[in-house]
Amino acid sequence: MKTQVAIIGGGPSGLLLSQLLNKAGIATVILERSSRTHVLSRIRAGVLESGSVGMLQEAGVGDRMQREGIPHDGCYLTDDNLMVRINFRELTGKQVMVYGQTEVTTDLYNAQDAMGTSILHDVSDVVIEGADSSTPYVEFTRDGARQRLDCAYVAGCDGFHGVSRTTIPAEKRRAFERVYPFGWLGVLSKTPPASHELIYANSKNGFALASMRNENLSRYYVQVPLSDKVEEWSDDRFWAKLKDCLPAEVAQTMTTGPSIEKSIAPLRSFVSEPLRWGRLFLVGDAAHIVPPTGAKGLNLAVSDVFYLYQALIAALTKGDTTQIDAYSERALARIWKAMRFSWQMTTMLHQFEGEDSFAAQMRKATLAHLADSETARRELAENYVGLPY
Ligand code: RFL
Ligand code: PHB
Repeated sequence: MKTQVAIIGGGPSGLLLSQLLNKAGIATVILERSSRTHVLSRIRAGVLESGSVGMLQEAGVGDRMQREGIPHDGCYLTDDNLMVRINFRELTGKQVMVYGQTEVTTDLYNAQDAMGTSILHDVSDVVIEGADSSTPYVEFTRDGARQRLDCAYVAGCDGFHGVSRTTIPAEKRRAFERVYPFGWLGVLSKTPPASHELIYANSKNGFALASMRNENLSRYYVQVPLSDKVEEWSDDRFWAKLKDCLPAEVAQTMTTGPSIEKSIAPLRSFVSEPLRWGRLFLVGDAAHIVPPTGAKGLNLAVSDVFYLYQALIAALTKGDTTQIDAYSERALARIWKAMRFSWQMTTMLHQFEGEDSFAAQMRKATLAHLADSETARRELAENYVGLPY
């Protein structure tokens, strides 16, 4: 087999890159380890920055998002005594869009089907060869047979556990990492959201987030120790914990119901540099992970794609490789700022086991400062709606 760009991974990064390249007349093949059903069943991100909304529109997959997504003008940050509203629209002139990652992925798959692009599911043992030569290729197994895909470039869109990052020789890359001593227990339930806007709650009982997918589908998270197992969390235990963390006025009026999905995700900050090795490029979670507190993971994947798709088009249609040469540096400049924001939001809102009493006071003071200072709220809002590309 032969193509122009081999894309490893059919998550949001790989699908969006394929969509934008095919629209520009560039041939791609996506190699995805899982089935489509599995990819679509992963409940993850819920908040799109305005730049991500623009990118999805540019890719021709914005129609359903415009109809069914919920634009948000602000969100709340709370502690036991305070509810601070961050008014994105007033502070930055921008909004965010609540539209689930599963919906984004569904729209991208449908658009790819309509264009007739090549997405190979259930492939295994992907190996990237010759990435530092002018003739890279990818080998993989499908239906029991070993196959070879020749290409001009390889996009590593295969997430944190993929093969692309580790294809770059260890001596050519550098990792930066912080692992947090807690995870998020997430629940999806067919209940109306507790609040019209997202609530990021820092309380004496730990962190909680009240989010949503639509007017009858809520998404909630609570901070849990890393040693906790999902089976230890009955629905009743979850709702009780959530209510203990949310402001009383919200907890008292919210509707609870049976969960339809429940999972625990560890929290981590991670960056691997550089994002390029020869003709191989890392995109999205393959190169970096943020804790979900700033809602940045999917949005960073989209901004990586923004920098890379233009670079690949210039290289493949005009033989101009200047943008490809700049990809890693341009993408990393934005990635590090989102890393900082996600780390700061995580530190500001979570309880750290074994912390001293000073730490809790610092969180309280940060929130009190946000309540009083428009400058502080604007700084947060500017990062939350997304820094410019
Ligand atoms: P993905 O989604 O992990 O997709 C990678 C794909 O590659 C496949 N794959 C392979 N294929 C072939 N060969 C191999 N060897 C392969 N290894 C892996 C996988 O099967 C998969 O299909 O990475 P991608 O595309 O870069 O997308 C990144 C986003 O999924 C991720 O950043 C976000 O979900 C993070 N995230 C959030 N991001 C936001 O922007 N806003 C949010 O509100 C938000 N909330 C979240 C989140 C992530 C969470 N979890 C569970 C980690 C909330 C949570 C709880
Ligand atoms: C979600 O709705 O899943 C969500 C929203 C905001 C975050 C993280 C997750 O910061």
